[in-house]
Amino acid sequence: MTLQDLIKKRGPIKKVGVIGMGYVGIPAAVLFADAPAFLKVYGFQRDSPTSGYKIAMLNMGESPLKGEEPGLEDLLKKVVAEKKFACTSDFSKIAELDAVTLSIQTPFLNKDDLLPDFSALKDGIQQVGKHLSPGMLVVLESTITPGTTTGFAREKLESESGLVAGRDFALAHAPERVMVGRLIRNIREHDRIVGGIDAVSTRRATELYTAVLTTGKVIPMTATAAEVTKTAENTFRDLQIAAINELALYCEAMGINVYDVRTGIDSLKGTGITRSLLWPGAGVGGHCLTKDTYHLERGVQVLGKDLLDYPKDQPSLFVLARRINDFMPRHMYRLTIDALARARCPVNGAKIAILGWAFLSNSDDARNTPSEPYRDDLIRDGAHVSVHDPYVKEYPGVPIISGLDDAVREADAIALFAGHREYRALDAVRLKSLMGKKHPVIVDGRNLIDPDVFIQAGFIYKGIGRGDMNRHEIIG
Ligand code: SAJ
Repeated sequence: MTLQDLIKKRGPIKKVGVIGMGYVGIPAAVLFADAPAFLKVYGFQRDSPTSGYKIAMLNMGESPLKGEEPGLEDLLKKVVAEKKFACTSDFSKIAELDAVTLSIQTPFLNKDDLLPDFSALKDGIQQVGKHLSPGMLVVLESTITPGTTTGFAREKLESESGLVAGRDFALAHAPERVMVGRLIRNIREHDRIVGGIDAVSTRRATELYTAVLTTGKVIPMTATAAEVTKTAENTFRDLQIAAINELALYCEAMGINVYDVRTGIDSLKGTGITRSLLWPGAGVGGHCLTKDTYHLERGVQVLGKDLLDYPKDQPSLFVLARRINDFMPRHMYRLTIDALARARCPVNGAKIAILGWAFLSNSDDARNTPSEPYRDDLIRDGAHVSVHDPYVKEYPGVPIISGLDDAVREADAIALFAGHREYRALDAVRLKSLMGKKHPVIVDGRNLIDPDVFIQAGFIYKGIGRGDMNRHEIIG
């Protein structure tokens, strides 16, 4: 019997499982459960000390994701009440499913040797392999090194189950494109890349995702092309950010305002002229842009070994972009040190308030936050660093202060790291009186404040890309 026959015998997908209840898995499971096409959806979560609590929360219709996620909580309550969704740590339930997806973190242990940490993914794949039955569909949603679906994942599933991919079960990669703050919308509205190891697998996976797409449509391709598409789209975004960050550093050195230049460049419109200038800033964080370049680099090293034709002894443009974006928190540190020197305040013993610990505006997501290396540098120099964030409630080893006044009281300097809306209306005079300094320092890493207002109030100002202001005259 061919795979097509097995799938035909099974009929349309009715029961779906999602392994990994995080920023990717939870909205995916809830949307599958809300799709009329599917009868039942299980969310699989290991009952571990760190994340086992999610099981009970989800089964009560509560989302463990604290940031603003429009539509998620209501939909979750609905599908739990309808008994269409349940979260469990009983992986044997995989055996009763038609399709199972894996949304598990795929970080890098060490970026220099380009070795990804697939340990969590391996455990998930092993669980699927143990309970795999003929005709089932397995989809990898995690961002993975090109070659993983047809290589590592396929081998693991086959050795665990004794079945053969493409003959006994369908296998595909359909990379997530979620973004915190718009998880539900992105899954429904963005086009979905679907790459099967063969045409039958691509068709079966298309059936799965078509059920949750509203304005988005499925874009079919091979599994490896899907892996490259995902890693490359984040690598290109990172590259675009690195380009504007480099321009910002140049503008600072040349004494001009990068935002004027950006407006100027952006004004060149018309057919054939694509401009997608992004925004300079204090750094690039998150779970995606900080690692997907390395997945792509590893992919070409493994799949393109000895075939890549590239300028001799030249670094990868993509990795260089990573290095420039990783440098930005360091640049924020240098701006802070320079400003403190202007205030005649030694960094050793200085009090610095970081506003914004999340890596993204108006979210609670602090994974790989650019604020952390900045804080580490200052603490190494003997500074006392306080951290404020309206969304991030806790972070291992870093006390987060919820009251803005408490965080900035008596501070010598403030560093703006996240573009939270709360920081767009900071009152210079009030902040100065709370800081209690003649010339307090403010370093703007997200272009949130009007430098003139703060300088007039007696602040020493520094801003990413603001070469026109960073050597301003000190008032008062
Ligand atoms: N950032 C800048 N300047 C910008 C845009 C972003 O400095 O102009 C910084 C942000 O402050 C943040 C980091 O980059 O620290 C990442 O921001 P992001 O907006 O890229 O957020 P992510 O990483 O959550 O989302 C990206 C998106 N990828 C693309 O748009 C190609 C999203 O669509 C993906 O779904 C997501 O990665 C992912 O999960 O891969």
